[in-house]
Amino acid sequence: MNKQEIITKFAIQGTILEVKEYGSGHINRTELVETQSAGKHHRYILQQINTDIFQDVDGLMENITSVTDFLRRKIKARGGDPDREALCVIPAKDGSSYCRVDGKCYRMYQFIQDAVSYDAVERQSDFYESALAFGTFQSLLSDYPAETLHETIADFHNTPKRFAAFRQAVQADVCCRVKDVGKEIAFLTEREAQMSVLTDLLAQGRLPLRVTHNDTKLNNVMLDQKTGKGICVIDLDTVMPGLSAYDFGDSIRFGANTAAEDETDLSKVSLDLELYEQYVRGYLKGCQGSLTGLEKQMLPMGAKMMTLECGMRFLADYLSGDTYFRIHREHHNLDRCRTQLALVADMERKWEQMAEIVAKAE
Ligand code: ADP
Ligand code: GN1
Ligand code: MG
Repeated sequence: MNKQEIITKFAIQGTILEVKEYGSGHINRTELVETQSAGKHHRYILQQINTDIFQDVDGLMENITSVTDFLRRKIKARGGDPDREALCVIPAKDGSSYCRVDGKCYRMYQFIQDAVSYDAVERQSDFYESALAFGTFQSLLSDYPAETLHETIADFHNTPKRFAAFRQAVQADVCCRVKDVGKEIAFLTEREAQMSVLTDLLAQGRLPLRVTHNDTKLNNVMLDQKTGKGICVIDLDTVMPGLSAYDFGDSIRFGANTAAEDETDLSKVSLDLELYEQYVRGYLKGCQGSLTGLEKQMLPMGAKMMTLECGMRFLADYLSGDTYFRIHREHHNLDRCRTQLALVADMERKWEQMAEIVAKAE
């Protein structure tokens, strides 16, 4: 079945004008669909869900439709615009939330108009707004029935399990690449003991499990093109029970790095403490005082852990033959791994300042 036929399986308006690749996510395949009806222009986002990674598509889509319905009701109740402030799933004509065609799964979203997602921070205020949006997202979901969520990727941020998977990839060495990454393996191995800090606190009941986004990259939030205000959190594939430190940490990992995630000149990589501070302020404001003292204290650890974990995931994927994260050049995952480890090293240098900024934030 061709793309046009797939698109017309969804309850969209108008006739198709153009379909083009869109965005820079590493997991799904995203396309912008433009249509026209009676002189009116419409835009949609078509996504091919990565079913190697998300095997329970029914569970995944149930999470997304339930969470977005829940958010839409809350946004409406507080006088907001649910069509701009929450993702809107366009169902298939047969009423289902996605389509399965030739073994592939597709879903359609309403395109969020007059909004942008950034791959890098351009203005400090954008980062603050993204923090406010992710914090607010967590607050809005504070009374969502977490037990009804499907675990779309088991142990997604279980860093010790990620370490074990990484060790296995080293052992297997299926691409004979281990010989080239001794320094990176040593860096990670030296930090093994720290990897269970958050999971231990969770197991001891000292950190609360919340409904979190778990993939809080800057390009997973839409900001209003005119006002710069954060309007909508997107990419809801990994909304699952998790720790506030995960959401905080993953945003810092990506957005407060002075270099791109795949920069090859490691001298450009560092933690921008001003951006970090902006994020702390925005996130705490969005969380509306709901974080416990220990949760707040663990935010810097979240930043370090998410960066270490992501570096480890990139390296494991490099060793396994680049089967998980989409790559655009040779050694792309190794380059990505190296920026993450360089960022961890810089966080270690700035550790006291990171803790101080959180301690003095409201
Ligand atoms: P991935 O899981 O591959 O990261 P995303 O859901 O994040 O996929 O989508 C990729 C990009 O497409 C986003 O970063 C954003 O720029 C754009 N995008 C996704 N959904 C929408 C939407 N509903 N409206 C406008 N842009 C969107
Ligand atoms: C992936 O889908 P995307 O590009 O927003 C990944 C995240 C990583 C991130 C690294 C489901 O996010 O966990 O932190 O790449 N998503 C999944 O850039 O694995
Ligand atoms: Mg994304």
